Amino acid sequence: DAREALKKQSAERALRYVEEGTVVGVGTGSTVKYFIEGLADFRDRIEGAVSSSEQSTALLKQIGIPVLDLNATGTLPLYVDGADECDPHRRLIKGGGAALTREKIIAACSQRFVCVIDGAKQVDILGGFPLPVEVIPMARSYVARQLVALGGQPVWRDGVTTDNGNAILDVHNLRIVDPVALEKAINQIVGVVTVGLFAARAADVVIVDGKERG
Ligand code: DER
Repeated sequence: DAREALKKQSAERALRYVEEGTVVGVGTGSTVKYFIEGLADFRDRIEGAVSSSEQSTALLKQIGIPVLDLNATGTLPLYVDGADECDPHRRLIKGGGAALTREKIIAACSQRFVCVIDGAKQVDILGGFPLPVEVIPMARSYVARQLVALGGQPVWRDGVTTDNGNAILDVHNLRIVDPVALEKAINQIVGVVTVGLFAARAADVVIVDGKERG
C-alpha cells in the first residue's frame, strides 16, 4: 500500500550511505526490512553487518551477509534503523519492535545514525506513541510504579520477552516536552535496562518518505 511504498523509498535512499569495505549497523522493523533487502546488492562489497535483533539477523543471513559481533568490530561508520516517532530535533521514540536495547547500543557505537521513516511518524511532541521501556522481569511492577509517579500509564507488553530475556512496559499518556530529561529520569530507575527515547543520542540524518530532512 502507499505507506509501505514510502517506507521502502526511505530505506532505499539510506543505501547511499553504505561505504564499500565497511561493517553496517542494521536496525529492526518493517522499514529496515527493505534496507536489508537492498543490502543484497552490496553483499560482496561490505565486510558484513552488526544486527540489532534475532529478526534482522535471520534476514541478513538469508541474503548471505555475514553477521558480526560488535565487540569485534568496534565503532561503526553507519547505523540504519526505523523509529516509531520522530520530533523536529531528530529525537525518537523506538521499541515498537521490542529491539530497543541492542538498537540503542549499536546507535551509541555508530558515527552516523540514519533514521528511515514514513511521514506518519513525524510529530511536534513525542509521546503519542506509547514509550517502550525494557525492564528486568522481577522489577516490572516496581518500575511501573515509578513510571506512574512520572505521570505515565505503563502497560505490560504481556507475552513479549526481548532477545535479552527481559520484559517491556509501554508507557501511555506522556507528553514529552523534554526528551533528554525524561530519558535520564527513566534511566535512573533501578530495574530499567533501556528506555526507548533516543534523545541524548538522536538520529544524525532522518529520511522521510524517501527524502532527506534537514
Ligand atoms: O522497534 C523499533 O525500534 C523499530 O525500529 C520500530 O521503531 C520501527 O519499526 P517499523 O519500521 O516497522 O515501523
